[in-house]
Amino acid sequence: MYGDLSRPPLNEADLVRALTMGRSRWSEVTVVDASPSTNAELAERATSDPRDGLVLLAEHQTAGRGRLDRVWLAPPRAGVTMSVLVRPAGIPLARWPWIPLLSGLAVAAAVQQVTEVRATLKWPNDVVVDDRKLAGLLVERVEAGDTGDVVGSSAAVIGIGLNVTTTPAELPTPQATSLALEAATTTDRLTLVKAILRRLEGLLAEWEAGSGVPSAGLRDAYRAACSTIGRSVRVELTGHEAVSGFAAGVDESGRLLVDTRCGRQALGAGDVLHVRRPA
Ligand code: BT5
Repeated sequence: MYGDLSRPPLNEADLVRALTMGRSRWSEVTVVDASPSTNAELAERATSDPRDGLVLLAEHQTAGRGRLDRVWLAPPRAGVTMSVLVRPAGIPLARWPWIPLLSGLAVAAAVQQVTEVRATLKWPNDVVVDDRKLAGLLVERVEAGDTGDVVGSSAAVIGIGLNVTTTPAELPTPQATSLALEAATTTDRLTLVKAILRRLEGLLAEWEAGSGVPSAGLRDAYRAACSTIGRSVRVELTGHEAVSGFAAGVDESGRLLVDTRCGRQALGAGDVLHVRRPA
């Protein structure tokens, strides 16, 4: 039994049936009532379980993680808190920065398809609606004895937090939003999870088929979905530095290209502030 009728629990059996049968990449889908952090749990699993395609969803996270020691906060069953473990076999580590970009693209595309909410990407991988944060992604690499550019059986744990029925009072910052607040045509989490995982499977397969070099089609799709490109930005780098300029695109390594007064800079990581809307 659950108390809040607007927040039904996820049906694990339905997800397993829909996602793990046939030639699916997803080998296991598990829904738990609570987890400190689905990313932390799957990263731990990755050290002893050699499989690809593990999916873990928690109805509630008690210590959800963001990037750089920040936190992800969400009430029970108000959204999707999910981690996915993939092992992109044989793809050099230098090409892995596209994994978060493709993951964000999968979420934005699935959200648009299922809910008709116009979600875009804030580089590298926040999913936003008019600059309000709808979903956050955290991709972490779990090492498995790799050296240099040679990958052992390293894994990427892709963490996705998506606000679905979260109310303004429940959102941790005024810059956040949820699908319900953006007049989504549905807030059915089951449909959303299926759509996200199918999109992610397809995008990863296309990227892997090109040995980790994004095809022109993937780069175009990212560019089209990314609302950072074509805007004036301020990018805060780790160590209190910041770069301001015009976001011109992303390169083959997934870095943001920013035209500054001192020339073009390629940034591998950072927090972006959209300064001005495009003309
Ligand atoms: C992220 O970090 O946005 C990554 C969030 C990843 C969460 C998923 S949930 C499943 C998996 N398991 C985990 O433990 N984590 C992943 P970052 O870009 O650092 O943004 C964090 C910031 O977003 C916080 O400092 C808050 O300001 C804000 N924030 C926290 N919770 C939020 C929410 N529910 N909606 C919108 N913004 C939020």
